Amino acid sequence: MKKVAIIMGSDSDLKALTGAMDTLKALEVPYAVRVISAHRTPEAAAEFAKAAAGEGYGVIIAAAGKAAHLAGAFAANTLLPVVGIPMKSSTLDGLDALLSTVQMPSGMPVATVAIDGAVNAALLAAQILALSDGALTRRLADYRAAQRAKVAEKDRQISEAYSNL
Ligand code: RP5
Repeated sequence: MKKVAIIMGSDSDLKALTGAMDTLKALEVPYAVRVISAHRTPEAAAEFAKAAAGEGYGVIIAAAGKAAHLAGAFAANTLLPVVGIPMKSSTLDGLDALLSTVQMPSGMPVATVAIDGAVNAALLAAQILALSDGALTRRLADYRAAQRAKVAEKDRQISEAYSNL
């Protein structure tokens, strides 16, 4: 199976990315986790992106905060789909990173999820890999079914506790 690369711009982003790792683990999708910065280690970012397809990666998740150019810098150097996560790591609560990540010019797409949207980034990456992997599609369907069951149970509990009929 193709791997997912989870790249963060700084180790200070790590905590907000555990949801992505847990989700990929639950879906049995192999992933690598790296700290590579578009600004502080630009050569490493370009090298990783250029080599990624040949090294068995199928999707790159790039998470960065502030002037967040990491996802775009990766997209510029690979034809693999890049999922960008704007991180809430600044005094602007991530709005700066959201705009930096989402406002890519035509011709260079980045699939941007919500600020700190690590779980959705992982799910999107898994859904992309599932296009050519039936077993992963079934695991994603199970994930959705479990989610539905959880919401139904919360509905039952809250309706029972709060309704006044
Ligand atoms: C970005 O700047 C990183 O992705 C991080 O979110 C933010 C702050 O980095 P540190 O100064 O904490 O290393 O490049």
